[in-house]
Amino acid sequence: MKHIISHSRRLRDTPFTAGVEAAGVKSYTVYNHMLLPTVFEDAEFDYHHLKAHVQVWDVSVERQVELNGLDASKLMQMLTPRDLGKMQSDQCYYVPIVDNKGKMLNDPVAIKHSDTRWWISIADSDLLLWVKGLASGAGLNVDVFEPDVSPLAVQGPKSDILMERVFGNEVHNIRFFRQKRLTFADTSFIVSRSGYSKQGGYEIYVENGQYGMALWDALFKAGKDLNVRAGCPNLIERIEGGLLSYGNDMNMENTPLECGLGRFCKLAKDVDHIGREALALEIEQGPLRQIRAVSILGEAIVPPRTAWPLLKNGVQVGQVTSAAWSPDFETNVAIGMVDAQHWNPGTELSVETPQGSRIACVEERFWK
Ligand code: THG
Repeated sequence: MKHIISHSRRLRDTPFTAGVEAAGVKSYTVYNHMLLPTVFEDAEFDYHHLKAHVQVWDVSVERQVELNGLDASKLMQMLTPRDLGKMQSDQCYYVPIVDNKGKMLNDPVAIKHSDTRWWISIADSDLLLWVKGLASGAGLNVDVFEPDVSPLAVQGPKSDILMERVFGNEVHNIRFFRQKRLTFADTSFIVSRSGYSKQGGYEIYVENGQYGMALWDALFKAGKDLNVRAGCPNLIERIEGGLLSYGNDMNMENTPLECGLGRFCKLAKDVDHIGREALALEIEQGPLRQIRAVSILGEAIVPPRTAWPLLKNGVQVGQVTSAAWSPDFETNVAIGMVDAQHWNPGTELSVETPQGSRIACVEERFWK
């Protein structure tokens, strides 16, 4: 079935839309009310290229929620169980955001500019509304808004050399999940070493969309001999790497412990955040289910559009939420949520797919 997307102002373009379309994007998904490319050549071609070369990704859909004002840090800590106390002003943190019941609202990257200014680089849920509501309800002295910032990711083993050519030697001094402001043309951008792949790379937080295509063109010009291509988060690669997708692998019904994000919920004594009581109780009792890497035996599977039930002896004990054929592992790789009694690596289950019932194995992880 071929679908056509009706464009309008609600489905905002990004600063890089012209480049993405000229590069021949083949399909999109909807993310934060915008379009996120999902395929350029085909999922497997894009996958092999990402692992061998360098790609430029329009990830403008990673919208920023800016907290700006005297209470910005107080509000940021209210939002997450992760202890921000020792965070330096050049760090980025992966932070679960939970509601008062300790349920996941988003799993963004938080960027600290200073004690009075933060960006939250969000996954696919309307976090801006929650943060505005909290700031208003708590009477905090802070502005909460979406700034004109659009991340462009440079991912893949040749990302270092490409970034050096465009931003200079300084890129090598940025450590994992740290950021630096680097100059481009007559402006400057926050550049972090991060991104939604395990192939290494950077994210450039493009402030002022006017500069978008100039940066896009500069990267493609400098990367010609590196075989640079337009790319996007790759379903196969991100499942292999165990990168979670909010709305797919977890949602508002799950806790951070269920999502395997317990390491970010230490609940230090002096940390005051929403959902603390519920999380403390769950830490004491342990989660009832948890996200696991899962392999699915048999021929290549068509990725799920709904959750697929995981069964043991005919009884449901979980669900598979993401799956794809992995050329490198020569099996179907998947992410699922599995009940505690059945989550040990090596456990054999069955999974109900539209292509029939298959054997599914709980795995430790796919690599690393
Ligand atoms: N970068 C930025 N914003 C984002 C994403 C991103 N917003 C949307 C989405 N991705 C948010 N979700 C994730 C999920 C995983 C990671 C980052 C954002 C990630 N995880 C690493 C891992 O699991 O190995 C590292 C986590 C850690 O240990 O700190 O990178 O990609 N700007």
